[in-house]
Amino acid sequence: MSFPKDFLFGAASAAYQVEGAPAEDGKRPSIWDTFAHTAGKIQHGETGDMACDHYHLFGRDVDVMREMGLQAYRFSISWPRVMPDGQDDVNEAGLAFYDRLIDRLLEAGIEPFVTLYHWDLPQKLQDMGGWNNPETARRFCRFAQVVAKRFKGRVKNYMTFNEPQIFIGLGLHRGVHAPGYRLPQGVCVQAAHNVIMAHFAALKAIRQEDPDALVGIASTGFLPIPVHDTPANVSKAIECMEKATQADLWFDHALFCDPMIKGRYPDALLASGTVTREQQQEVAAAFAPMDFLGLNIYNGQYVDENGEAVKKYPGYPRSSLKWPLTPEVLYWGPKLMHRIYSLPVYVTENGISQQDVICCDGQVHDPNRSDFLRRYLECLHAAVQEEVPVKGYFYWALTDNFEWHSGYDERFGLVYVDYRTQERLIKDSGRWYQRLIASRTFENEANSAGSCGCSVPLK
Ligand code: GBH
Repeated sequence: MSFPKDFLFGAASAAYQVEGAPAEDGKRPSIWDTFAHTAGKIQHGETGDMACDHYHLFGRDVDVMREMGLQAYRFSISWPRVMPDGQDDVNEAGLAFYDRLIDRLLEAGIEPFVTLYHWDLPQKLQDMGGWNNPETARRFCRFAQVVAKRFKGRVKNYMTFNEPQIFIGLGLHRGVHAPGYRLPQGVCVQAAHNVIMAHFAALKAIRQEDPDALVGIASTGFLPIPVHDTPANVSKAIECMEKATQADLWFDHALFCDPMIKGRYPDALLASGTVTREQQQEVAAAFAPMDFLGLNIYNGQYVDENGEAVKKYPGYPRSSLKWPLTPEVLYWGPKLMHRIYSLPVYVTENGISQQDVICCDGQVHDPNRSDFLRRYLECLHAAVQEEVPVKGYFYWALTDNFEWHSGYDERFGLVYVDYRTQERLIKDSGRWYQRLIASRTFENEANSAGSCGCSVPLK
């Protein structure tokens, strides 16, 4: 009843959310620097200028990871640190920062998992059209090549993109993320297509530089949870995923995963003309398969035998951001996605925001986060037991950090950050995770999480 020996337990972060140092050592602005400094975009006018000052305090963060026994750390590389304007100009000082971080991780026995694009496009490239300009895909390929060449032999696992669904949907279509545009759907689909082409180009460039590298993405989107584990309910759930593709393009795995993994856009999107034949031909010509599928999973939708969404009951469990807590999504998400895409899976993000405080005894007591971890990880473990090839789990996030348009209002970390002093404090949930990593089993827990079903109405 324990997690397999080679199953990796880690935590995740992203450059703009933790690094700070927005103009140091030759770094130039990204679209998030610009956006956060635009009045009215972020809660309380907060920015990532300081964030967790990870750029200077990364050693402290690695020490905390080591203390917790983390086996892997997923972080992103800031493109404008390494190539300040996104052009051919490589900034040695930027690369040197990631050298220091990676070497420190390796010394601590922590496996680095690198995300190339966690939303911080060089501003200069945005000025040239950003993801609406196919040239950005060529620039991204060059960036991938520079990174893979530098870290060959030290970094094995890469994710090209984090959640293209979100940076296109929220950034280009709904305007709540950088660059804050409200472009029509068709224009956004073309941008999505450019991102998919950029993924293929970058993947090939990485493999060329480093044949041992493994490449994936971190995808997010709608996931159903069949309330009954019956073939009929499961097939209704899968039908719901197919409908979701047409209902909400920007919270859907298939729009990106189908072309990136199967070389073909979803039929429904071709039939409806959402995606054109030319776009499909370009995908078919550029296609190269990836090695693993990263899933960012926060919650799912319970679906009944009729394929209907189960109505939530009053007072159902939820996080500080009011996202529903649905532990079974960590069983069904990897299982269904593996059934559809046949790739090894990593849970590249999963976590909960809370309003944590330092208590009178100087500690951060966050029982709801430990409970979250327990329930979600028991469900993930059930999938692993059934031999769904889940290779690892990354809690979002290692430390509290800059939560995009919510600023610092939301705390997701296993480690509390006191932004007045930059002190790090491992929360009770971080200690809980530390014990789980050490024992790799739930057997020491006093009571059973049982069937988890905390979010469905009682029968
Ligand atoms: C991730 O985005 C990001 O990769 C990461 O940078 C970020 O800090 C982290 O999550 C936490 O936000 O239907 O009410 O349940 C996650 C983006 C979150 C968007 C869940 C859709 C559904 C809200 N997704 N959200 S709800």
